[in-house]
Amino acid sequence: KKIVAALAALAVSATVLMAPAQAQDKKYTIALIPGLTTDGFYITMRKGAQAAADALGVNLVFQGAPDFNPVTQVPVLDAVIAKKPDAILIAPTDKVQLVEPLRKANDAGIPVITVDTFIGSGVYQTGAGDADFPLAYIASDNVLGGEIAARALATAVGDKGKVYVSNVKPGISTTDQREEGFKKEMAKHTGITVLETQFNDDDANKAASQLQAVFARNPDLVGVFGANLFSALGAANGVKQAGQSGTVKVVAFDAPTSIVDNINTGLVDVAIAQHPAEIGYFGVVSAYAHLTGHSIPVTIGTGFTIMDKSNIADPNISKYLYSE
Ligand code: T6T
Repeated sequence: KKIVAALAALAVSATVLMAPAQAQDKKYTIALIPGLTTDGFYITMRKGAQAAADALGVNLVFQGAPDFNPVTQVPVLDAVIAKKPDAILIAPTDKVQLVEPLRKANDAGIPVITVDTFIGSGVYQTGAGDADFPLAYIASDNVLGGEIAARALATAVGDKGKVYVSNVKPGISTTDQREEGFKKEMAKHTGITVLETQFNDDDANKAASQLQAVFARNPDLVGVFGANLFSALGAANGVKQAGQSGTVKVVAFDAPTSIVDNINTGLVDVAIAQHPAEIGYFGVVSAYAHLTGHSIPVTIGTGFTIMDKSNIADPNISKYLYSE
């Protein structure tokens, strides 16, 4: 009898012990929808997300559009929602246009976390506004990034002369905030005139021709801030094509591998690298924590690494260059 009771007790405790293990056995699927697929920034974000997914035993799905555009991103989002993933991580390509499409995911019971960019005001879970439903926002501090860029450009041009922002298009939270931070800081530099922003639609060739057109109208142009990877790449190429390398100063947001050459030749003065792998990693960790019943921070701010000629050869700096 004693043995039977002991075995029964063992069976009970075995069941109790098994329960959490079984819960952990559920394989979650988390979808990551980038701003676009062919951008070193999001390719690096995917790597960080995959590292966290591997560590947690999560199935990561990476699905996106070939260009940075709500018109192509929304159908991708709809297709992802139809497959009912356990959570969606997304870099919305427009603050306003992605609100209703993402609400569909939320209404379907799929938790939404935005990475890199935000919808609405970017302040979530407050009960205010109609775009506060995402659980979290994980990204760089883009206003601060714009301020850093302005200080770097002001120093490079000796605090005087004409500069402008090469930007993507209005309505993108990240690049809007970079321009805002840049202009806020430049207002303190009274010797600097900020010319009208040039919008390139994330097309580096367009950014290059715009640089040459601005230079043709303003032969006294001294600097340009490229507010994202393609804007910076294009603006730098424009400076080179205009034969102004080293004369018209370039401060670049983002850090594709090609930036190393551009820094070493003096075409680009400073590059502000974001930490996209960190954004992807903490995106997956946050979604997993939520799915397994843990509370998560509503915002996670990731950092920057400032690259220039003096430090680009240092492996602790160059490790922040983006993947391809
Ligand atoms: O700068 C990044 C990203 O932060 C932004 O939202 C869109 O452009 C990039 O992907 C770089 O191309």
